[in-house]
Amino acid sequence: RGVSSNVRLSRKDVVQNWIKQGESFELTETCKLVLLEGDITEWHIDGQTDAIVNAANTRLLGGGGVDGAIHDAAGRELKEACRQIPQVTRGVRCPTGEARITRGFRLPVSRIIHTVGPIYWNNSRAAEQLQDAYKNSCSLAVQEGLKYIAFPAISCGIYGYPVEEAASVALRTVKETSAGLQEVHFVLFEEKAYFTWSNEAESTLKKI
Ligand code: AR6
Repeated sequence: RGVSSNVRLSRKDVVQNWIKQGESFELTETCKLVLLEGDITEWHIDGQTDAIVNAANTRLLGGGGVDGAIHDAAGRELKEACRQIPQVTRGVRCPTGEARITRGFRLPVSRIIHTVGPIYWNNSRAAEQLQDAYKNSCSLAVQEGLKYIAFPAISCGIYGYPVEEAASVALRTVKETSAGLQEVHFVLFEEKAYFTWSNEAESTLKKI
């Protein structure tokens, strides 16, 4: 009831202006942590020194989840740019835990950092690989002179990483590797992820 059956909302209509005001914490003396709930494709700071991180797969040619949303919003040029990234082994442009960078194309950010989180199941190296994904994304951002970076909850969707464990790895790792960055944001799509990140931050960091 309420919405007529012949009204079809596109994904864009549903999520427009969907980033909610969040919370801030002191990550380190020089870097702020910001937690937000919403759609990462809408996030931006200044369009010049900002980047969002994509939770991609090793082929880097798009997929479902946040990867699909980013490719949809950035436009076809993004897929073309990804295709140009050299393959390390057959079909693999970015091994698990590593990161690659492209322009933002139709997104309001300057750059997109593509990283590949671990598939959680039957993977004894999952924590180490998740840590690498965060660490290499931050390092690449610093290397490229970026100041603001926004992460989704890497591996917490299709790749099955439990949210509590992921939040702890994510916050610990960005704290260790944020030197050179001004702000690290997490844009969390699901309420559960938002509250889990928020609880983890409250128990380990100072709120500002
Ligand atoms: N903004 C922010 N977060 C989002 C958005 C969005 N628009 N959409 C989904 N999420 P997933 P993974 C959240 O599955 O687990 C793809 O097919 C989602 O709720 O996107 O790393 C790739 O091509 C979840 O919390 O990524 C790979 O094959 C988090 O983003 C595979 O999925 C990550 O979920 C990667 O799986």
